[in-house]
Amino acid sequence: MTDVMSVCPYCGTGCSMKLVTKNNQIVEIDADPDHPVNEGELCLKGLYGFKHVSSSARLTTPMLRRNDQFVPVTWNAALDFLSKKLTDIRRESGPDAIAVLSTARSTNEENYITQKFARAALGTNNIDHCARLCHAPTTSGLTMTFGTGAMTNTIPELSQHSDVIFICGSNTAECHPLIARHVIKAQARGAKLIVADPRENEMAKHADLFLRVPLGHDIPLLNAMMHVIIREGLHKAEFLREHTNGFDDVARAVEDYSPESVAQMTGIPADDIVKAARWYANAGAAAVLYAMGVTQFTCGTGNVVSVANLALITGQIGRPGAGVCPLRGQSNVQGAGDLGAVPNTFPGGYPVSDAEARARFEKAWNAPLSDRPGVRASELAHAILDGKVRALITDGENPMMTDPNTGHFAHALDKIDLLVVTDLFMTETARRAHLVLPASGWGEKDGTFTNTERRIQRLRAAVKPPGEAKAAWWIFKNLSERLGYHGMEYGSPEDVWNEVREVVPEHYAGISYRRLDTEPGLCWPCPSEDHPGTPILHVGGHFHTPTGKAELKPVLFHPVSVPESQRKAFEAPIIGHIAERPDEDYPFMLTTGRIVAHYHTGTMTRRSPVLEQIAPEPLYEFNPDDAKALGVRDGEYIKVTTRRGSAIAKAWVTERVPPKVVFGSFHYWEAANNELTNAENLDPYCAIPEFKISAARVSKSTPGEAQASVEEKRKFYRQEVELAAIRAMHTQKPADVAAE
Ligand SMILES: Nc1nc2c(c(=O)[nH]1)N[C@H]1C(S)=C(S)[C@@H](COP(=O)(O)OP(=O)(O)OC[C@H]3O[C@@H](n4cnc5c(=O)[nH]c(N)nc54)[C@H](O)[C@@H]3O)O[C@H]1N2
Ligand SMILES: Nc1nc2c(c(=O)[nH]1)N[C@H]1C(S)=C(S)[C@@H](COP(=O)(O)OP(=O)(O)OC[C@H]3O[C@@H](n4cnc5c(=O)[nH]c(N)nc54)[C@H](O)[C@@H]3O)O[C@H]1N2
Ligand code: SF4
Ligand SMILES: [Mo]
Repeated sequence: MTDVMSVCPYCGTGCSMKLVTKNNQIVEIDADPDHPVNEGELCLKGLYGFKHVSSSARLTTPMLRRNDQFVPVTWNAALDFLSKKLTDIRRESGPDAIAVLSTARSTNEENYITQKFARAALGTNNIDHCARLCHAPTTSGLTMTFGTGAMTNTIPELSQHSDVIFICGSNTAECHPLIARHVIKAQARGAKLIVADPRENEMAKHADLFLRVPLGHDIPLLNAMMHVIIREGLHKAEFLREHTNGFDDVARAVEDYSPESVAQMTGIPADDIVKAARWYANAGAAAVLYAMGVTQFTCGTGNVVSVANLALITGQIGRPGAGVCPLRGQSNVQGAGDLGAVPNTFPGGYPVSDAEARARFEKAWNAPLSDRPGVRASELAHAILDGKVRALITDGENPMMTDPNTGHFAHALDKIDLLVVTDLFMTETARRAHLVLPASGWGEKDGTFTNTERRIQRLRAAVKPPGEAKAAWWIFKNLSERLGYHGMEYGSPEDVWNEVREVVPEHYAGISYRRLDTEPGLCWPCPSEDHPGTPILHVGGHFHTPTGKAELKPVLFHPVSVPESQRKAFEAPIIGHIAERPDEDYPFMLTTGRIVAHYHTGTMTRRSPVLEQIAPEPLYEFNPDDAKALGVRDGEYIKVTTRRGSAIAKAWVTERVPPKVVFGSFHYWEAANNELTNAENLDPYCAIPEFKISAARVSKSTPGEAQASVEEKRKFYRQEVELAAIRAMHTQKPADVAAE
């Protein structure tokens, strides 16, 4: 095979890159000098995160678990086993006893097929993916207000047009480095940068104004900014009158949030709140960038609606460089949601409960479709333990490491009748499966990804997949046929994409593979071949709500609960609070997130020698005051304990975190912080868990205790099962029968 142009497999920035190959191996990654987003640059992960592709630990054949050992089997045996089990479970308990998790690492084509498999071949809307743990509040919050849950502008507009950039709850420099580059370029042009974050991350260090918001307190901060804007008459009355509903309610709701009172509640100086409000409202073009520091809360939807309210009252939307920019996380998470890998909407965002939408897809797929929204990913463990879900097929997710409260999740997996995992590797989740299927991955398959700007770009195969690894579209097509559903007659990803273009023409008809070969991606909606795509949404104040106007909604906040008098003053206020507050027993707050060198559960980045050398072990960011109080020095071990579990890692003693806050990542099984996080108290609108706050206790630990803890976790995550499975894969001939 030859060198090809493709898209980075990691974050939603969607950098364009050349895969340089030799002897069926990727040997180097070069940045695309002509791409409008990455302009010839890549971050660490883009440059060095490709070694996993040729790793000897890659799954090369289906593996079936027999008596706690995995044995290699042929595809024929694997699909026979799986179709028989699924048929039995569906006959006994109905289609809703089966759930499917799709992946934001798969192409648009694969996500389309996966949800079509769940809906048309199985007959259930139990399909979801990691966006539930990520930007679900963006979908719920922006759909409520703008009618469309997506980034409204493009990345290059930041450096070209934005005069003020307000980053709220995004560690842009580490998590979207090539977007951070556009922010820094904007500053060089004279734009102002405001950062709101509890941690003094790299962007905070670069900021013209840093607002150190306490964890979970964005609603009061944003309400106070709106309070100032309205008090000083900086809101855009004409825009509000013509293009929005609900301003009066929001104006009334923010009356109680004067900068002085919010300063008292949050410790952010009132003058800084006033300054931020004036800069943002007076800018020729202002953009808000936000990510998990806004979404991963019990009040995630309320936070997102507050951001939307702020943009609307100042009219900072629908123009170059002015808009609301949720920075989507995974390479194709925008696409996975757009193409219907969610329990409540079909491709194109049409609700499954809508009869007209159902009729459209029933006709296209030639199958009856369910009108019941399915189980959401964050509710799966409960649904399994309640006996409602008996089988789970997870394609490219590692929930044993990424779902909150791992102990609870593991308990659910122990109870499930059938767990099937499709992945590149024998992950922590796969080790608990009944059947593991080898997937082809990035670098090995063709298709398209949709980045955070809604830009659809071509992904191209550079090397052959190892052994018998297959693309998801091949797997679900063949499984569907065995289940008696024959609506998957595709010969290639392009065939699948052309069906998408026909089924949702209003978004995709104009985006052909031919065009993607010559243009640097196209932003949906792009309804015809001569349409240029839509880089900016809501131009001219046109929103996609039923009224055509944006809907402002009052958002109230109280750390504990909102007084009844305030609650009653509005028809349907959104009310924010913190689910698990610190107390005497658990006086700290554990907050979790990412570091620049690693990606999620490390299945890929921890196989890159360069990245692993940069960040070889887990660390906890720990404030110097707390370190002093506990007698802990930089590099010594601390133990963090919550009501769910504990983990031990070295302390990085740093002012990056405020006192009484400890930050850890979820990249390392050795100190897996999801054993500590909270799976209860989900956001009432979209069911995202509160990954960013868990009440915690911190104590000093020792190297001996740390070593013992790693050994315990090695057993819990079944590291030895992975080694044995790889050995079996390399030494045994796959069996063609799946008899148990
Ligand atoms: N290196 C790397 N990059 C990645 C990923 C990765 O694993 N590694 N994952 C990708 C994915 S899927 C995603 S979703 C994105 C996530 O990208 P981000 O959301 O930028 O990443 P997080 O580390 O979750 O942290 C978000 C920021 O929110 C802040 N924060 C926490 N609580 C609050 C709060 O109450 N208010 C405010 N205002 N801020 C708060 C944190 O201190 C942190 O700076 O990154 C993507 N890019
Ligand atoms: N504590 C805490 N937990 C969190 C978060 C947090 O901030 N704090 N963030 C949450 C967020 S935002 C997210 S997005 C989730 C991510 O949660 P997950 O999606 O579960 O995490 P990943 O490690 O990205 O898992 C992706 C899996 O897909 C595999 N894979 C890669 N490419 C392919 C492919 O082409 N095909 C197949 N079949 N498999 C493939 C990888 O090997 C890996 O095992 O984690 C969430 N969990
Ligand atoms: S910024 Fe994101 S898309 Fe670009 S190279 Fe880095 S990880 Fe890849
Ligand atoms: Mo994410």
